[in-house]
Amino acid sequence: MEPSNKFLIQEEEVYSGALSCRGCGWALLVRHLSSILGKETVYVVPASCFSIIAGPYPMNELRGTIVHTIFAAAPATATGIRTALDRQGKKDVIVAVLAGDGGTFDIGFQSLSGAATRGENILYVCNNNGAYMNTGIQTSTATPYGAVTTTNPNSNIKKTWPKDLMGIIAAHNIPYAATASLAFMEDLRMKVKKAKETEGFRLLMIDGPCPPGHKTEPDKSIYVARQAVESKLFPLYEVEHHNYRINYFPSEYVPVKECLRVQGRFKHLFKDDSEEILNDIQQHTNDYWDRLRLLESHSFQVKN
Ligand SMILES: Cc1ncc(C[n+]2csc(CCOP(=O)(O)OP(=O)(O)O)c2C)c(N)n1
Ligand code: SF4
Ligand SMILES: [Mg+2]
Repeated sequence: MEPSNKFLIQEEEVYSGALSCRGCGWALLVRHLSSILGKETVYVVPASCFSIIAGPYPMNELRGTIVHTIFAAAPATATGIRTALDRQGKKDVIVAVLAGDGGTFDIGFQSLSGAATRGENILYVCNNNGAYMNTGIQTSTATPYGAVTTTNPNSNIKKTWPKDLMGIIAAHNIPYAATASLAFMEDLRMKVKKAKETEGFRLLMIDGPCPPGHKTEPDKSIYVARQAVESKLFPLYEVEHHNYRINYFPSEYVPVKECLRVQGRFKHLFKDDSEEILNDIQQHTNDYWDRLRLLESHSFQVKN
């Protein structure tokens, strides 16, 4: 994708200063997201690093309204807010959940599934940084295979594959779901706009850089995010009902180990006897990509 200035922010909806670490994905994501969703938006925030970054009232980071809620129930809270706004005739106001992977894949999973099944008119945004970062890097079901966190048995290395949340959400037959990366800002902004304009339950899954959790240098956040897309570890695609569309096809082959190598959470994989694990991760990545290609080739032919 060619660089362009199409994604320059016209109007800032965040105040200067943020309580995030340097190089945090949350801060950059919310800056772009809010510039598109507008200042009327109501953000529903379950426990996560963003609960802190958003700031304590009245020193909110965002111009929009922020409703902090419990970990397990952000989509339920958003459902109630949506209903109240509709009753007031404020149908144009966006209700957006901003949740981490822990709040999405694990603790808020039942509430997410419920809201998606009911077709609630809300936008759900998951900043997936692959662990419970706010409380000290505990494993979630989004944590990548082979990553070190603070809570895995046997040397703290994760030995199960992450949950296919996008596949699960697609099975709910919702009007719009997409993955996006902070290294592909034009694509990300296009998806936020599309999600804003779509009626019904929408979900965006963002690959979230986290220097302390991924053991990376803050200035490498965008580089790592780009490598994740280029190596197909984090493919960019959209799902409309059951129809898939891949948005970016890497032109060169980048092995997954090039993306893992720069992250300290995978450094044990680059010791002598770990080639097999790296091969497994490469194979899993290839298989997922092939499955996406297959799903795409069957798409826009079926009736929803
Ligand atoms: C029911 C409940 N359990 C645990 C916590 C403590 N807690 C607050 S934030 C957090 C981690 C959130 O992880 P994630 O959703 O991935 O967001 P991140 O911090 O990575 O942005 C935890 C465990 C809580 N607030 N409520
Ligand atoms: S720990 Fe990670 S997710 Fe949390 S504020 Fe720092 S960089 Fe962001
Ligand atoms: Mg997380």
